Amino acid sequence: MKRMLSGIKPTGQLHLGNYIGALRHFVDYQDEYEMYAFIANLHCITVPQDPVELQKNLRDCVALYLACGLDPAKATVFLQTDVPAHAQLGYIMCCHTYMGELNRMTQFKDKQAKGEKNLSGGLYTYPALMAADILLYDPDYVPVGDDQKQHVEITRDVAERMNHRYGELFKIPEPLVAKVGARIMSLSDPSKKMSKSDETNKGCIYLLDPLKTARKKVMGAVTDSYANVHFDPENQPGVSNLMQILSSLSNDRPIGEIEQEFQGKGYGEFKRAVADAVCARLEQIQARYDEIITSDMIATTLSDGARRASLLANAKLEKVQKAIGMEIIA
Ligand code: AQP
Repeated sequence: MKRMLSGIKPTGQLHLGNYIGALRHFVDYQDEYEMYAFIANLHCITVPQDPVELQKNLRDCVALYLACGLDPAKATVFLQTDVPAHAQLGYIMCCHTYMGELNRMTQFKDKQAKGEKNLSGGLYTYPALMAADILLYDPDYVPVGDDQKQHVEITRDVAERMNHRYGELFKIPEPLVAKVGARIMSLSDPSKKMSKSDETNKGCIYLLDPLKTARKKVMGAVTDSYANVHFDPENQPGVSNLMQILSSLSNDRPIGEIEQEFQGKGYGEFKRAVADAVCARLEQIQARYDEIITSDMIATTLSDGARRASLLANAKLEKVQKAIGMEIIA
């Protein structure tokens, strides 16, 4: 069985972009692949976090993984720090990643360009940790949203470099990016991706938003004056984004079919259909979340997940440490 690995960093509440671009695919793939899905808490602290809020976000993230359909009997769900090999291999990867490569990564570059002060060393080097997150498990595929493709690319480069230098250590993973929904845009500014750090709070639908709030956000989504439900991300980015949301939430219904259905109809009717689809999915997820958050499922899932993930991760770490001469072999 081919293996897959992916993670989410809950720097805030998970949103519809995380669901459409990543989480729903984890769920689809768990029957076909050996799936490892982790909660990237080390990555969360690359930017300042409120400890109480972070703890809640981590717990909610596990509950939402399960509420969205990940089944711990099929998928290994774990917390990154429960497997210390991530931080250990992360350091080794950092020593094999060039500063030129890190300088090209958009997250750090963007924040620096915006003039943000006191950026952490962790934010600069996190792509090396991400490479370790992936390579510890030798996955065949890494399902990600469009924005994360460059992380898989740097992972491949560093893995190839180390394989060349020390002999075969890592499988070279492939990114898996869906054709529709790989970049869900902000509802209030469709030139930006939907993001946890949305300052306006109007452009991002959180998976735990009350249904009324979610509906209001969809109905207030920025569109255009063409009055035509047509897929054209360049000239009609808002409408095209809503079409992608509707398609993703209706079993990847072809965009052409959606265009046909709403031909000659106003944006009001179209938005109501999108809002209905969003609310129906949120309602389902939230009902399951309510059951999970008060049960012992979070603890049992994480302890079992950590045990299963450690088996692979520790073996890989040992292999790497030996290959690069870090262990004293008696
Ligand atoms: N808007 C999006 N559309 C499609 N996929 C998305 N993903 C994130 N946003 C979208 C995918 O979700 C997975 C987990 O991402 P993450 O939360 O670990 O990191 P991120 O991409 O940095 O998410 P945010 O919301 O933008 O976080 P902040 O605001 O903290 O920077 C990934 O597979 C990602 O592609």
